[in-house]
Amino acid sequence: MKCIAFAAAMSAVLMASTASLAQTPSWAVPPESARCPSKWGVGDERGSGNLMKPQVVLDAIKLIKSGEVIDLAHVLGAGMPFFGTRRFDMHLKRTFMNPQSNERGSNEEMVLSEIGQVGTQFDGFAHQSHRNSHYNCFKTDEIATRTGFTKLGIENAPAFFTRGVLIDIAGYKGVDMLGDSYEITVEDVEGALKKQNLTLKAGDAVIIHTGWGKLYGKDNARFVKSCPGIGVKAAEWLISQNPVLLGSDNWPVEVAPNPDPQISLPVHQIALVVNGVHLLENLKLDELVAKNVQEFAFIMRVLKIRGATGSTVSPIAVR
Ligand code: UVW
Repeated sequence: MKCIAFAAAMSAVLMASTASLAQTPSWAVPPESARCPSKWGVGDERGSGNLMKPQVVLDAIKLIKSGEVIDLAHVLGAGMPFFGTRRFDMHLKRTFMNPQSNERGSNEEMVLSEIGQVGTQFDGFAHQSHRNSHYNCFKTDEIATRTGFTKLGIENAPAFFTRGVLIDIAGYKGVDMLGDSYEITVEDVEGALKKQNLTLKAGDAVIIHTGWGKLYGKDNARFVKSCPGIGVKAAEWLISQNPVLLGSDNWPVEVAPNPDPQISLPVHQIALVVNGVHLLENLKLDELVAKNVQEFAFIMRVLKIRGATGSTVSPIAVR
C-alpha cells in the first residue's frame, strides 16, 4: 500500500514539473506581419530617432535655466565592468619630439575595443534580432557584411537634443539601490512619475534610476551578474509614451535575468526589434539624483561608425 502511495506521489511530482517546463513563455516576439512595416514606414532605419524634430529641440532649450551641465557618462578606461568578453584596452603611443625650434611634442593612443558596446553605451537596431530578423524586418544575412551592417548602422541615429526625464524608481521605493534582480513594474513607473509630479511626452529621453550604478567600477562582478530594471510590462508601457530612447544606470536597461527563465532579455527585443526604440545603458546618474534634477535638456551624439551596432557615448544633462 505504502509503495503504491509513494509511486502515485512521485508521478504527481513528475507531472507537475513536466507541466511547468511546458508552460508558455510569458512573452513572445510578435510575428513579422504584426510588426512590419514599422509605424515609421517601409525601409525606415531611424525608428524612435524620427522623433527628433526641431520643435523637440526648441522645447528642450526652455528647460535650460542655469546652464549647469551634469555628466551622465562613466569614464572609459581601467576598472570598468564588461558584459561577457567585451574589452577596452588603451595603449599610449608617445610618438615624437619635433626637431624644430619650438620642440613640439606629440602623443596619441591605440585603443583596442568594442567601441560600440562598452562603457556608457547606446544600442542601435542592428544590435539585436529575432532569429534572422531585425527592426522593420531587415534580415541579418542580407545586411551583415565583414565591414559592418549595410542597413540599420548606428550612423543613422540622430543628434539627440530633447527633454530628459529621470524616473527615480529607487527613490520612489525609498532605497539607495533596488534588489539584485528586482523587476520594475508599471505601477512603480506610474507611482514614481506621480510622486515626481511629471508626465512623459513624445520624444522624451526617459531615464530610469535603479541605484545599480553604485556598483559600477566598485563591484563589477556583481554589477554584471544580474541587475534590477524594467520588465516586459513596464517597457511596453514606457514605449507606448513614444520615448526617443530608454536609458538606465544598469547594463541592459531591463531586469536581468528575466523573472521568466524561458525568455532572455526580452526588453532588448521589445525596444530594438519590435518597436525601433533605442536603449542607453550604463548611465552615470549619481549627480543627477543627488541634485534632485528630474527634468532637463538631454544632449548626446553617437560616434558615427558606419554599420556599427552601437556606440559608446557621452550624454549630458543641462538645466
Ligand atoms: C547585450 O548585448 C546582451 O547586452 P547589452 O545591449 O546590454 O550590452
